[in-house]
Amino acid sequence: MTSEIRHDWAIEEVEQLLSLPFNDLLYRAQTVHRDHFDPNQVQVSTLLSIKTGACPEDCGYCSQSARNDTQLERERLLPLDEVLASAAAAREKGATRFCMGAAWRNPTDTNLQTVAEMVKAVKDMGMETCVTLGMLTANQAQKLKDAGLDYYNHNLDTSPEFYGEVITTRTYEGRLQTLDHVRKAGLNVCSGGILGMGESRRDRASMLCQLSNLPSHPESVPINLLVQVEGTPLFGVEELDPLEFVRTVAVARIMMPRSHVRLSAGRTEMSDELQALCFLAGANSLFYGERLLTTDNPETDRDKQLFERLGLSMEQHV
Ligand code: SAM
Ligand code: DTB
Ligand code: SF4
Repeated sequence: MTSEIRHDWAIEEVEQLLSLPFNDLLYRAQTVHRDHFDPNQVQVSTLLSIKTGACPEDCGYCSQSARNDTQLERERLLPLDEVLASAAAAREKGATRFCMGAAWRNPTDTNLQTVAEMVKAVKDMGMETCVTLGMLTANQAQKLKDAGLDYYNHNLDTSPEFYGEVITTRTYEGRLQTLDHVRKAGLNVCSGGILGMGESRRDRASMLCQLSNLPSHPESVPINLLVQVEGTPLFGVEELDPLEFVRTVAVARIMMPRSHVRLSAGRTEMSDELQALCFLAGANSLFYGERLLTTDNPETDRDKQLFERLGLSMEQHV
């Protein structure tokens, strides 16, 4: 069977999938994709950074770490009216989900309360809501659920083996714990990682094993291509072969057949043809809107043209 839901993947088995002849791999991924989704539909989310910069963590890829000299202007937590204006603009353009991100290690209870109010208000506009605020306690996850939150994003980022090369101020185990709290609170889980940080194919296989061997697959799996930001330790790292990126998307699709696999950061560096291959490999979600959190994303007009050229339609409001 092509689309069995499994939680017992071994790294070697996944490495073998990643090494298949490209055409065989894409055929398998597309077959699984069609078992579960309309192959011509993409889900679109829009991001907003609600609190920018001055983060105490040392994530080697991130423009927002206080330890990285990235010339980023720090901003306080945005007021509710600004958040709602952004959400309304995103909705107008066709996004069905609004994702708010904060440069925190973890939210304080006061901050959490403020974000919970944002979630309620965005939800009342008829949009799905997602937030990414760092580590959460079980109690905080429950509070967000009570406020009407739909998704919590918390990425594993990479394999447990490579993780220490990228981040030292918090642990992989802590990330898994946050995902557990989020899941137990009844929230949808959004979790994925970043490719192109200098990791090996085995690391990519290992990260996908971690994601798919969770007790339930994340509903949403963002696959980011590293956006190389000047002033971060990972600036200048050797670039990933774009076809290896496509392969990883395809294997994520095969391993997590019912999840939305999101073609996430890094699209400004990708040709239309490369993005088309990612959709063929089973990506069926993306970030829509000119900005990610602190870096650029393709213009919406350009994305609209791409959707038209590929005959893709955006999932409609629920
Ligand atoms: N501070 C919170 C945290 O780290 O959990 C939430 C925001 S953080 C910016 C969300 C995710 O964005 C990170 O886990 C990482 O996967 C992704 N990200 C950040 N900078 C990136 C970059 N330069 N390229 C690709 N992905 C990036
Ligand atoms: C995810 O996996 N990617 C998004 C979202 N989740 C929060 C963030 C990408 C950030 C890219 C770098 C930036 O714009 O700062
Ligand atoms: Fe801070 Fe999140 Fe950036 Fe890490 S990824 S430095 S925790 S904002």
